[in-house]
Amino acid sequence: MQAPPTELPAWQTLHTHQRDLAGCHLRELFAADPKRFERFSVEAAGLFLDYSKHRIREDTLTLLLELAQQTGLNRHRADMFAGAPINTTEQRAVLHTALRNRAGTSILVDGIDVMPAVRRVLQQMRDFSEGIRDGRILGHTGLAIRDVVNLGIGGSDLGPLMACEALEPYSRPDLRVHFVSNVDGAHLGRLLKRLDPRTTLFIVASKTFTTQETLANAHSARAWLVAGLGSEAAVAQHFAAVSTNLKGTAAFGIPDAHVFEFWDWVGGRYSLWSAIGLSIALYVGMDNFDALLDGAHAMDAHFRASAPTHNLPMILGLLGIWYRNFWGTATHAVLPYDQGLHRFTAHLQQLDMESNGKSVDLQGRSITYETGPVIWGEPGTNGQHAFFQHLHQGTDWTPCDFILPLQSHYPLGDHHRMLVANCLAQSQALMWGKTQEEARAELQSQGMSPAEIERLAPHKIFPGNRPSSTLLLSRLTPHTLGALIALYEHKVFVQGSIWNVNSFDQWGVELGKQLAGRILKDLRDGTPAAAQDASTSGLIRRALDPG
Ligand code: G6Q
Repeated sequence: MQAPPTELPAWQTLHTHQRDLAGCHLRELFAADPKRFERFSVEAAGLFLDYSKHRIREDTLTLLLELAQQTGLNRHRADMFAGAPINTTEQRAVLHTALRNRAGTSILVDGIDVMPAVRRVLQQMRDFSEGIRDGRILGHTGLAIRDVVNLGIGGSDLGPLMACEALEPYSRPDLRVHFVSNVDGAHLGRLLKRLDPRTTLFIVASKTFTTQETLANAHSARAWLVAGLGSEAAVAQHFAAVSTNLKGTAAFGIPDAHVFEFWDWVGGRYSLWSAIGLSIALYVGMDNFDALLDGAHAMDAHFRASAPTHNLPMILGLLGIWYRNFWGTATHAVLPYDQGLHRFTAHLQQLDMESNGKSVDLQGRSITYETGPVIWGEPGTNGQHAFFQHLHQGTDWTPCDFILPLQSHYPLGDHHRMLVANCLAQSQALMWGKTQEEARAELQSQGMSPAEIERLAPHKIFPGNRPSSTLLLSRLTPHTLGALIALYEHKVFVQGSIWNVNSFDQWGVELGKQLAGRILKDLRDGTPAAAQDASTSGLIRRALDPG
């Protein structure tokens, strides 16, 4: 039975090592080593990582890598890529990497090669997306499709939504995509006001095809379409489905030709690489979708084969462990300096928090150490005018990832240079800070009186020593985006493996679903059930009589 990581020798040594480094400022670490940037930077699959602004020395990395080795990370990684059932609570393989396996190799699940089926669905996606984009596949009245609406939630929404936003420069103005996830009727209702049923295609994206929100939206969309076109038969031409539940899609009335299969070895939050990415293929074309897969595959190959000291997912994962378990940080900010990545952190939030927000280990034991942190963030420069105050001068500190494409798809005036300058300045300010002497000198140079300086100086001090990574991309393309997403997927894997949790189940979302079902029944019955607690019962009564 695998020992908890806290019992491994490296864990204990890392605690001692942290005490060693606790009094050391990043300014000192930079002063002590002029080669620090070269030493702590690495490049792979089109991404460059500077991790020199971290509270580490070379021996820190060695100890963290020892921890990874002692927890059996290499074996676990090999098991994942080989299709072993590492999702043990659901007895499933975890093979999102097979969806982007471009190496021509076989991958076996229960003795059967999954690659022919993966290639078949990719071809089906190509035929369909090209047919819609070229106008060979038309709507019920003979008009071309102009608006694609993805109806899905969670993993069946966030990934494709994030990717479509990021890849907007590769889209065509005459084919738009929209994402409706919330069961709040406002989400679908607001969109339908703007759409023409004759030129709209709905994709019902649901792995299980049982998700309440998605089915509610799908049924309402269907009713709107049938009313608008005056024909039930139109459903066949205006609906497609992506699911592992082919019985469910047939019962909804979606013809087999418009049903795109995927498999139970693809987790929802890892599914944008499957036919769940159909909206991406429709929006930017199948060649670009293929390039997204290529980028992810390049990161997979890097993660599998590169030396641990040069392995991006390992380094990012281990840095996260370092802060979460040895410095006690509870949150981690992801700050893309790219408007196209404005939903990237939301996608990562699900990816990371649903995967590693666990408090029971793989052996079913209660966990006594910290696991997944809170992931949050917004794009720069917007965040600078909002929550960055807390990052710079709050009483807690938060490790940050800055993500920056070096070339813009929209080279307007000096905008991009300003964006770059702001991004680099923020990580510099977090790391360097401003001492009392520097603050005083600055105020003096502004001609302030000694009394004013005394009063203001404390407010102008920045502690600095606040760590961050900077990830550079030459440009946000399908290929670099694929590599970037896969980097974070594997980072989450590295951490889950060290924490000895199942990163691929999500039982934590079940209880709320069960209780919502009971409360929905109460709302339909017009009275709270006797078993409801006093608070819920009181709230149900209020909801029944909105006033
Ligand atoms: C992701 C989760 C969850 C899931 C949604 C939608 O890993 O399992 O976010 O993706 O609940 O589920 P369906 O695709 O089955 O509708």
